Amino acid sequence: MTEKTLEIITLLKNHKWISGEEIAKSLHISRTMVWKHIQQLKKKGYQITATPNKGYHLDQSPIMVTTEEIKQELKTSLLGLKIYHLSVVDSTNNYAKILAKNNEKEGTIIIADKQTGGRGRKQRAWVSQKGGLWFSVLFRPSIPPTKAMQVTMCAACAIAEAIEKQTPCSPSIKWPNDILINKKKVCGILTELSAELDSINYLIMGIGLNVNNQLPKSLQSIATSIQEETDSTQPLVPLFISIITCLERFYAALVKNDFSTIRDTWVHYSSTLGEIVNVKTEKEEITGKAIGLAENGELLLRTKHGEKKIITGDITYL
Ligand code: BT5
Repeated sequence: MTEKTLEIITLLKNHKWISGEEIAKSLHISRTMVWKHIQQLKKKGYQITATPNKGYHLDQSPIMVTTEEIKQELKTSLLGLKIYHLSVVDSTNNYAKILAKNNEKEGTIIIADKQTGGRGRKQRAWVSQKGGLWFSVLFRPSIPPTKAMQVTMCAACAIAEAIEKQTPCSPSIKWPNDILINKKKVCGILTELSAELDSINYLIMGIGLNVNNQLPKSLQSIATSIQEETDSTQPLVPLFISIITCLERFYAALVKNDFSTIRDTWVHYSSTLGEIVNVKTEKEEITGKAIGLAENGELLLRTKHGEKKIITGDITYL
């Protein structure tokens, strides 16, 4: 996309209607050139109405993200300074891992329109058709591996806050890594780590958010999308920008050793605390009341046999 095309997108976004003449004047190009740029935008998926006397109106941005539009609107100083946008990939986490091993800098983001081998935790499949936000962020945090979970919590807080800001939905966080809307999963986070005993080489944070994508029947009782919840198509770029902007703020707090901001936000959005839950871990299945978070984000359960600290597991609300 050329700079002029990007300027036209900005003009269209800032005006309800704008005439070809006004665009031409503002960009110092001919009206024929304006028309050509508009045709290019339409080919890229921008839905634009042209009406005599009124001019052009942007009905809808493309269903997929465009890196140019992201770059134009993202005002972060660490995350997303470099973005790889792929139309299809097995898993953005796999791609990010290869980049990380090749010394890619912290903050780089890999985003894909579609994943053919999207993964959840424990190699579970993550359905990632076109229309959703599937991306990974590369971090190189100077924190011990035991605190890695705090980075996942930053992401959960950022996603919940962004959904609340950008949509009419009320998201909640289900420990450890799910974002729910109306009790159904709308987003999952997969954090993968390469670490030594006391330091992290790199941390890949994979985020999968159902936005305008269709979900298979098999998932419909447990999963939802923003489109389904709002009955309307949601533009991907503003949501993405909002997530990254919030994530950068929470991550900056974490790096400064200010975990309390993250913890407070997490607790604010939590649908887990106070609930009676069943937790399945690798070793056991425990039932108890979720009474709080421990120092590094572990779940504290009050059980028949006393208090237990759960590092990771799958929970069900009883
Ligand atoms: C997660 O795992 O929730 C982490 C999902 C992370 C996906 C992102 S997308 C970008 C990046 N690249 C990747 O390859 N992965 C990351 P877990 O808690 O294990 O949940 C997995 C379970 O969620 C599955 O077993 C299904 O039951 C369910 N599921 C699968 N696809 C889903 C979807 N699109 N929406 C909601 N639930 C889904």
